[in-house]
Amino acid sequence: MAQKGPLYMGFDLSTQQLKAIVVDSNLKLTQEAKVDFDADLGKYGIEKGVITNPAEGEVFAPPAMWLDAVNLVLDRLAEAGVDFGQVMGLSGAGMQHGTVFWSKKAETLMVNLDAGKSLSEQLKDALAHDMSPNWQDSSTQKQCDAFDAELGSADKLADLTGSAAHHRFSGPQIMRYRTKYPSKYDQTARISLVSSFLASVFLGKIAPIDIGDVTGMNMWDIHKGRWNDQLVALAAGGQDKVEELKHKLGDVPEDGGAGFGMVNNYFATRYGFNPECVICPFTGDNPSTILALPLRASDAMVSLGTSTTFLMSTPEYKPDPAYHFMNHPCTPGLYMFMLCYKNGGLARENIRDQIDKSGNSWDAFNDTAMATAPLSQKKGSDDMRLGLFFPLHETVPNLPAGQWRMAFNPETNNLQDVRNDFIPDDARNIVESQMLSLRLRSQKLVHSEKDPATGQQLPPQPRRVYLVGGGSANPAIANICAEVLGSVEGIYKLDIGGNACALGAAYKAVWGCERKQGQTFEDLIGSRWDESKFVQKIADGYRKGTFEKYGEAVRGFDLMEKEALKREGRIT
Ligand code: XUL
Repeated sequence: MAQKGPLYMGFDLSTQQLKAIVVDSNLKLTQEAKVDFDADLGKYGIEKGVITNPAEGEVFAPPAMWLDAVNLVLDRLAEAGVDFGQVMGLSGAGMQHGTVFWSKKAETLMVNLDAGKSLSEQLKDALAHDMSPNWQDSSTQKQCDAFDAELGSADKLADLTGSAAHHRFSGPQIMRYRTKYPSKYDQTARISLVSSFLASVFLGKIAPIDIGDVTGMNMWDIHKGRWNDQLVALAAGGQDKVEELKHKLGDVPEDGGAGFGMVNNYFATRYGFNPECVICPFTGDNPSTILALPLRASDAMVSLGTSTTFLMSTPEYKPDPAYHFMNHPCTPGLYMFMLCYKNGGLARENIRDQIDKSGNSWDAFNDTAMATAPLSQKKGSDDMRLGLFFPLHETVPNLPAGQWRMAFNPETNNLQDVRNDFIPDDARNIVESQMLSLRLRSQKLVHSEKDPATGQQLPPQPRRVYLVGGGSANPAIANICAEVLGSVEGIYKLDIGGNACALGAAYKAVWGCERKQGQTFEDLIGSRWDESKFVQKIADGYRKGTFEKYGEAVRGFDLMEKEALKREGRIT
């Protein structure tokens, strides 16, 4: 039966796929479709969505492929029966930190699109550079060193912009692009992030960068809410070039919900979009993921995928070079705290495969993890067994691939090496290690609250922890997460399919289009969100005694990381 009432769309342009979903005003998912770049658009010569040039550490993707994906995903939704005429608003998310360079012809080409032809065939000349450096790119060490040094130290850069210099951030990327391709840089009229690139395509002109995503560029003064001239000058190649680059970057509106305008005619004619459909700001994939639920301050989201990401929405700003603070995409005064690890699922799988040589089954891993005492302490006076398990070069902390196993005595603070080989205890120890790292780095952001059941004052910990991603289905991981991180109300799994990020984008469109004056995202979505349908409690949280023991282990964990950093010559 045809859907009644307004519909809203959310897009997620991620590394390997473009997903699109449709929801109604009550946040009910009505349709979804996706395009898989390797499977559907292999003609672009990509693998896992990207092209690599290992000699220079470059990882990039062709925006023309994303344009084809837009046509394809809309074709698929049309086949599935979506009535685009009812779509009154749309928003989206893009993988963070990809940078796109538009040519001087871009806007003219976009307003004159012929609805009978594909986007990619008509927008070839809209790009000054046919590749977009991707978030996995690591070609900008030299530029990062310059960014970290520019204000005096990485700490100062993190304090001003929310992050120290990172390879993938647009400031260092633009600086390298300008020197590697000077004539292309001159031909670049505007610069987008992946999120604002996609917004621009739907809008038919270059859309502003969004207030959340702009804080992932190393050039935005998060306190003053404007570009920092000194950092822009560094990327641009001199004080006299600041205005030119600021023009390429554009202005950034403060309101993450205010529409940029109506959908480009191309989409109205070709797909039957309602010409009044409003294009709301598109943000990064991580900020969009925290919009998939009315996340409250002190709630944490842990994404357990190939990598691990930890996200919190918080009013507190406590920056550090090891992690990221970004503007919340919708709510002024809130920040998104983000930890981004390279190692996660792969590291756990390595241990799983040593426990169960037949491979692929988590049962033996889970049984072993649950049968092992916390921190491998058979009795309270035993040392705690701690480890770092990094099959890939890790950024949090900055350590090369390797494994470190140590024993920590919390009485004496003594740390000593133990045999650095696999033993079955590793099943528990690796999950503990990943959770201890999250606890260590988020401890300044959590507060003491009362236990709702007993009224007893609890030690500082998250209110709820929401698990998402592949590892969230694993009961042993959920349990160890509860033991280490605690949580006043427990550990929850988000039961909203694999599209949290696109869903967050669609909710943002609902909020942008239907909010009353001054109504926050949390308020509007909170009032329409049916928790019993969308989340499932999978473990109790705070466990008295165990939580405190892991608190001692955090000290040892910190010392172990510092010791490993010293041995690798990263700190003195
Ligand atoms: C975040 C980051 C990645 C991408 C993934 O800083 O670079 O999580 O957003 O798409």
